[in-house]
Amino acid sequence: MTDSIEEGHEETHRGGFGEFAGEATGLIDRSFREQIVLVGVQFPGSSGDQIDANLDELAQLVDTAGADPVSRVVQKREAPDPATFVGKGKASEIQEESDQADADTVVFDDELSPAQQFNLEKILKRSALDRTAVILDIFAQNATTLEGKAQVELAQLKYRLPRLRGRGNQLSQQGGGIGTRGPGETQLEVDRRRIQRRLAKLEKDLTGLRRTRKNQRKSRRRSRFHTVAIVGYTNAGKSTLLNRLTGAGVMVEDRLFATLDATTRRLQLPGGETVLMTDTVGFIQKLPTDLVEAFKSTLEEVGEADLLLHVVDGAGSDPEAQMEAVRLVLREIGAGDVPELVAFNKSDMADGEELHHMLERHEGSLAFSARTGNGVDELLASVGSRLRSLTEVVQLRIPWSRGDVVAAAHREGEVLLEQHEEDGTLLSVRLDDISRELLSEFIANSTSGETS
Ligand SMILES: Nc1nc2c(ncn2[C@@H]2O[C@H](COP(=O)(O)OP(=O)(O)OP(=O)(O)O)[C@@H](O)[C@H]2O)c(=O)[nH]1
Ligand SMILES: [Mg+2]
Repeated sequence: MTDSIEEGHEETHRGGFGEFAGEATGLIDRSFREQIVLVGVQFPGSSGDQIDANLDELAQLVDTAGADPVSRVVQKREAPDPATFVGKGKASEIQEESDQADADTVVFDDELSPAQQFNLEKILKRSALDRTAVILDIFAQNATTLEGKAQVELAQLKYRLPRLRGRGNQLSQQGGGIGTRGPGETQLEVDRRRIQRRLAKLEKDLTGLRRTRKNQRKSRRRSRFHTVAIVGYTNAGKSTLLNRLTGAGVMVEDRLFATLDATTRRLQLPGGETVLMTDTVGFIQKLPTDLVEAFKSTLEEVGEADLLLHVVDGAGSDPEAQMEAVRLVLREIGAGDVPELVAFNKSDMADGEELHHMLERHEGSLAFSARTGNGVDELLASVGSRLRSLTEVVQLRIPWSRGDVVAAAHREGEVLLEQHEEDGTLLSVRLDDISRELLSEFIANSTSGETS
């Protein structure tokens, strides 16, 4: 019932917290875990509960990256301070808090500008990172394939480049010229050029890999199987579902971003039709744009799928917010218009009443448990009927001289009836929209998709 379409490499890689993917100097390999103070800012329009939930998630991210969140600071503000993100007084408070907690690093829940990061580090007397840096770090640790690694490194370098600084920054303000350029500046320039060269190389490599991937997809399209992409928030249970359905053997872990590489498996639906199902990287709130951009080639699968199976953690703290975050990323990668089937997972753990409300709110959605298998058959049946509703049965009238078109119709869809008449062949065939367009000049009439 299943077979392997593509497989990742076996290599693994460990990067360090906030380090380049290529430099394995991380705390993961050291015997102690970095101690982290978390900082959240509550801007108008967001509630205290939301900030707490965001910081819970940030704590989980930090833990996944291999460090220990030891304390939290929250500030209410109208707008970020352009120089220090939080107020300067608050920054000093965080510094004292960090001393008391004996923390190595302070992590902010929102993205810091390079200038804010620089200023904060001066006040805090320790490194100041943001959510983006932590997510990039986890991705760097979890990337296993050549492509995954290249994508993460590209995103990391893009993040790093504007944040490069050295003593040279101050020196160069004094006019420059022979004798005034300190070693800091020279080193900085060297680093910058080195990174730029590396960026160019990575972009070139990825373009090549992307072409290969495109060709793979093209040949899959030729196979005429419908494609279903499993999408959803990180840790929603996407890989668990694919494993249950196909025995794919994708790594499942109670950690964020366990999956970074797409895995596609063939699967037979209860109605008998074969589909290709792809498990891919999970999404999260405030997913760094550079990372989404870098993972474009992996995510192109999603935009080209016939149906998105949106897996939501039905037992999570805020399923609605997670769905919103997922849809935001889907729009960002150009997959906003792909038909979506919402499925609430972890029904074995979810609160029955809440689940009931969510099912009511989201038309056509259903609940299941990838762990126990409850509701999975209904889920598959629903996938089948959604896919069928995307196809239509049409009559094709093809002249005798066009044997190639008859062959194309057999290739493109499911031929239900074939009649030979005086002026040519009459076919009744179930086709999706792309194939219908391809064969449009031969269409005699069409009937509804649900009948056959
Ligand atoms: N209770 C319960 N736990 C589940 C269920 N499905 C998955 N899990 C657990 O949820 C955690 C995440 O599962 P994964 O399948 O790795 O989630 P994912 O969506 O692939 O996550 P990423 O690859 O990190 O985006 C694991 O600990 C699973 O065992 C379920 O139906 N019920
Ligand atoms: Mg996964």
